Amino acid sequence: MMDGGGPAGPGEGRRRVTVDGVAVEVAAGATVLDAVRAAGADVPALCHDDRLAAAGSCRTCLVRAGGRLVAACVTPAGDAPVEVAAADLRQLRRDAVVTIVTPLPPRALSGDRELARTCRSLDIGPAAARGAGGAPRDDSHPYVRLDPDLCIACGRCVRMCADVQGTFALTLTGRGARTVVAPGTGGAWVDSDCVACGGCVDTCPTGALWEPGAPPGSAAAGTVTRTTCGYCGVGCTLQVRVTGGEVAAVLPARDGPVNSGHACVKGRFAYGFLRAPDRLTRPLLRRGGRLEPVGWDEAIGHVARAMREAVAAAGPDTVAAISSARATNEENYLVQKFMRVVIGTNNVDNCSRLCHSPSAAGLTASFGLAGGTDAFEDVERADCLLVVGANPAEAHPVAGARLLAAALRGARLVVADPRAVGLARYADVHLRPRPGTNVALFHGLAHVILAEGLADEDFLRDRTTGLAELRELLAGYPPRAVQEITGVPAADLVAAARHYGRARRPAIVYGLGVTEHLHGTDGVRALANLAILRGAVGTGRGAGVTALRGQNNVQGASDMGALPDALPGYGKVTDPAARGRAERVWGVPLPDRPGLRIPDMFAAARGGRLRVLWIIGEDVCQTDPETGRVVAALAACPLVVCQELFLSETARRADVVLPAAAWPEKDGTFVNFDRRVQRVRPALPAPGEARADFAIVHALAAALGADLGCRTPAEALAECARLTPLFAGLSHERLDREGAVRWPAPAADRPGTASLYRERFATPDGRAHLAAAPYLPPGEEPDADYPLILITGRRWAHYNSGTMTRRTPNLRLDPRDQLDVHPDDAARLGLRDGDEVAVESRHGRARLRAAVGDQVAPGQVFCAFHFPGSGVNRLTATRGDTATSCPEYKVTPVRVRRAGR
Ligand SMILES: Nc1nc2c(c(=O)[nH]1)N[C@H]1C(S)=C(S)[C@@H](COP(=O)(O)OP(=O)(O)OC[C@H]3O[C@@H](n4cnc5c(=O)[nH]c(N)nc54)[C@H](O)[C@@H]3O)O[C@H]1N2
Ligand SMILES: Nc1nc2c(c(=O)[nH]1)N[C@H]1C(S)=C(S)[C@@H](COP(=O)(O)OP(=O)(O)OC[C@H]3O[C@@H](n4cnc5c(=O)[nH]c(N)nc54)[C@H](O)[C@@H]3O)O[C@H]1N2
Ligand SMILES: [Mo]
Repeated sequence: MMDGGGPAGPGEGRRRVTVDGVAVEVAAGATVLDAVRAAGADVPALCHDDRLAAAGSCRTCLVRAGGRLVAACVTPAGDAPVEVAAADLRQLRRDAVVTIVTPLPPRALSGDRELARTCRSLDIGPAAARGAGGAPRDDSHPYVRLDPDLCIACGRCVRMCADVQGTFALTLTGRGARTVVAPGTGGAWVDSDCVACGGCVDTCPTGALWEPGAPPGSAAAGTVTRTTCGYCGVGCTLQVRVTGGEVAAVLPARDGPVNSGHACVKGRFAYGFLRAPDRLTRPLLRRGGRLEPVGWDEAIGHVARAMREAVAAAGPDTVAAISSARATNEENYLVQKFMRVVIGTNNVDNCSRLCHSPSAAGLTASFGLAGGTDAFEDVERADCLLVVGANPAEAHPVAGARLLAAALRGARLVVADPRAVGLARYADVHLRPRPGTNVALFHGLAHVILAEGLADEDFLRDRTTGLAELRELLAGYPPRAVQEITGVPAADLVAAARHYGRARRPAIVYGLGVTEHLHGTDGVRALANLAILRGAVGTGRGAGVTALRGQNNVQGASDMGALPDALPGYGKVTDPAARGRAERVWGVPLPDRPGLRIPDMFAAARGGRLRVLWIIGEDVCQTDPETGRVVAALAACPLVVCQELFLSETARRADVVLPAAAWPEKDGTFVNFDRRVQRVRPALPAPGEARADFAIVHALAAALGADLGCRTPAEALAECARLTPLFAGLSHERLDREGAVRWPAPAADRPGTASLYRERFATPDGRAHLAAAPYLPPGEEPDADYPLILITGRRWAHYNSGTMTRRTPNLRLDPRDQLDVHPDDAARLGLRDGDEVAVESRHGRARLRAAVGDQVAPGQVFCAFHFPGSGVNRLTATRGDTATSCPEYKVTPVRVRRAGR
C-alpha cells in the first residue's frame, strides 16, 4: 500500500536514496539497482532478472555508492548517495560489456534483445563482436531453440530453471569465454529434463535461447492482450501477442497475481490448436447419418424446435445440459439461466461432477463454503506442506514449482500419494497408501495428533463441533491398524503426523487422489479434520485446506450455479428463500426439484427419459467413465447437441455440432483455485463462423422466443452480482481496475476475501464441523482375475481429453498414452519397456504401451487418458462417490498382458 509518508522522511519501511542528485524512495531491502531504476537512470544488468536472486557476476551494472565502486544489483540501497552517469563509470560499464561481447559473432548485436539494446545504448558497434561462431545449434525441441554462439554464460536461464521452475534441467559447461548453457543430461534439449515452462527463453538477454515463433532479431510487433490462461485452475495471467490475425507468442505477465512471470508448457506454448486445420468453423447437422455444414439459423432452429417439442410432449425434465468448466463464468451463468428460466428444469451440471464435487460438498459441510480456505500466498509461507493425492509438478506446474521452492527454503514437506510423483523426491516423508484408503490414512494422522497432544484444544472448544464422536472413532485407527489398511508403515505415519502436528503454520494442498473415489467426500472431510484439530483454519495459524482445482473455470462453473441442486452462489434449488432471490431478478417461478447429475443424465437417456442432451465443451465419450455406456446413452437420446472447438469423440456422435470460440477469443471471467475472479479478454477473433458460447446461448433463447437479458458478459456478471451476496462486489469494471478479486466479495467498495472464516465459519452454527466417517473400502478390490490396481491421472504435456494439446507441438513431447508398470510386475508378466499391452477391467478393455519404471508401486499401474485411441475410460466404472457421484477414476482392478498374444 502507498504511504503518504509526510515531508519529514520516507514512508514506513521505505528508504530515501539520492541517485545523481535525484532523491527517490525505495522499499526497505531494495538494492542500489532498484534505486537507480526508480530514478529513471539506466545501467545494463546482464545477469539480473527481478524474478531471481541477484548474482552480481557480470559487472555491467557498476556504479559508485558512498564513493565506492559497487555492482548495483547485489548492493543494498543505503543512505549513501549513488553516482551513475559519471564518465569513468560509464566507461567501466562499457568495458565490461565489450569484454562480454568480444567472443560473440557480430549477429549477437543485431535485433531487439537486451544485449543488442545495451550495446546500442553504450555505442558499442558490431565490430566489437569478433567471434567466429559456428557451434552447432540445438533445434531438437519444439519450443526451445539453443544457439550456443550467442550465450554469454550469465546463468539467468540456469537460475530460472532451478529457482523459479524447480526443474534443474540446465547447466553451464565449457571453460572461460566458451562457457555456455546446455541441458544437464548432455545430449539433445528435447531429451533433457526440460518441462518447457519457457522461463529460460524469457530471461535470456542475448537470443542464445529463443522460441521458434520469435527468433532473435525479430521485433516484438503486434497487439498484446492481457488475459487469464484457459487450461488449468491455477489462473496464470498471460500476455497474448497477435500479429496478422495469429498468435505469435504468449508470455507470462510479470505482475500476474498468481504466476508472477512464470508459466507452463500449456499456457505458454500450447496455442497452436487455435488455428488447427480441423478447427470447427461452421455448424453441422446430421442428415442421412452424416454431419453436414449448415447455416447458424438452421442449426439453432433445429435445436430450438427439438427442445420445444420435448417440453411440450413430455415436460421440461426431458431436456438436460452439461455446461462447460472450460467456458467463462458469464457463459455458465447464461446456460443455467437458460435451463431454469427458458426450459424450466434444473437439469444442468458441469465437469466438477467428475473432479472436485466432493471438495465442494466436503468443504461446505466442514467449513461452510465450497472453496479452498486460504490464499496461495499463505500456503507458500507455511512451514509444513501436506500435499495429498495431487501431482502439481505435472498438473499445476506453476503452483507446483512454488510448493517445491517453499520446501527447498525449509518448509517440511509430507507427500501422500501411492506414486513417486515429482514432489515426493523432495519430501521429508512420502506416504504411499494403497489407492482408495485415504480415509483410514487421515484418521491415522488425526489419531497421532490427538494422542500426542498436538491438537489445539482452545480452538476445538471454542470454534468446532464433533470432537467427542471423532475421538471415539479415532480410537479404532492407531498407526498399526492403519498400516494394515493402507500399507503405510506405522513409523512413517507417526513421523508425518508430527511434522504436520508440530508445525506453527501448516497447510494442506490436495487433488483428485482425494476426491475421485467411492468415498471422496469422506476423504475431503477426514482431511479437513486435520486442519481443524490443529486450529490451522480460520485463525491465521496455518493455511487451512486448498484443493488444486482442475479446469480453468471449474470453480466458476459451479459458483455460477451450473449445478442441478444449486443456484448461482450455491443457494439450494429446494430452498424457497434462495429461489425467491433468483425469481425476483429473473421474473419467473423456478423449478424446485433438483435436476439430474451427469451420470443420471446418461442413465435417463439410456432409459428413454431424455429427449435433448446439450453438451457444451466436455468430451464425455472420452473422459467420462465407462465410455461404452456413455456412447450408448448418446445413441439412445433423440437429439444430442455438442458445442465444441473440434469434432471430438462426443461431437462426432452428436446430431448437431455448434462451433465455439476458445478462451483467447472470448470476453468474460474465470475463477481460479484460490477463489480469484480474473478477467478473460479476446486477443483474436474466432475462426470462420465460430461463436462464443455466450452468443450461442443467446441465439438459442431467441429462437425459443425468450430474452435472457444481459446482452454482454459484463452485464451477465453484474446480474449475477445482484443475485448473490458472495459476488455482490464483482464487476468487469472493478476487475479491470484491480486485476483479481477473491470471493466472497460482499461489496464494490470492500476488498475480496483472501483467507476465510477469521470471525466465524460459514456453517449454520458458525463452527467448523469435525466429521466422524469410518473408513470404507473402495468399490472394487483386485482378485486373481484382475490382480493389479489401475490409477488414472495426468501427464505434464497434455490436457484432459487432449483435444487441444494433441493439436499442438506438445504432441512431440508426449506422443501417446503409456501404462506405467513396476519392474517386478513387468518381470512377472514378461513385459519389456515399450511393449504394446492389452488392459482389461471388469468394464472394458484398452490398449496402451508399457513403460517400465518404479514411479508406481508393485501391484499398481498408472496411465493418463489424453488419447482417444487408447480407450482408457472404457476401463473405469460409472460407480462414484456416494455423496456426489464423482467417479472412482483412481481405483480400477485390471489385468495386463502383452498385446497380440
Ligand atoms: N498437464 C495437465 N495438467 C492438468 C490437467 C491435465 O489433464 N494435464 N487437468 C487439469 C484438471 S481437470 C485437474 S482436475 C487437475 C488434476 O490434478 P491432480 O489432482 O494433481 O491430478 P491427477 O494426476 O489426476 O491425480 C493426482 C494424484 O492422485 C494420486 N492418487 C491416486 N489415488 C490415490 C489415493 O487413494 N490416495 C492418495 N493420497 N493419492 C492418490 C495419483 O497417484 C496422482 O498422482 O489437473 C489440471 N491440470
Ligand atoms: N480416467 C480418468 N478420466 C478422467 C479423469 C481422471 O483422472 N481419470 N479426470 C476427470 C476430470 S477431473 C475432468 S475435469 C474431466 C475433463 O474432461 P473434459 O471436460 O471432457 O476435457 P477437456 O479436454 O478439459 O475439455 C473438453 C472439451 O472442451 C472443449 N473446449 C475447450 N474450451 C471450450 C470453450 O470455451 N467452449 C466450448 N464449447 N468448448 C470448449 C475442448 O475442445 C474439449 O474437447 O476428465 C475426467 N476424466
Ligand atoms: Mo478436473
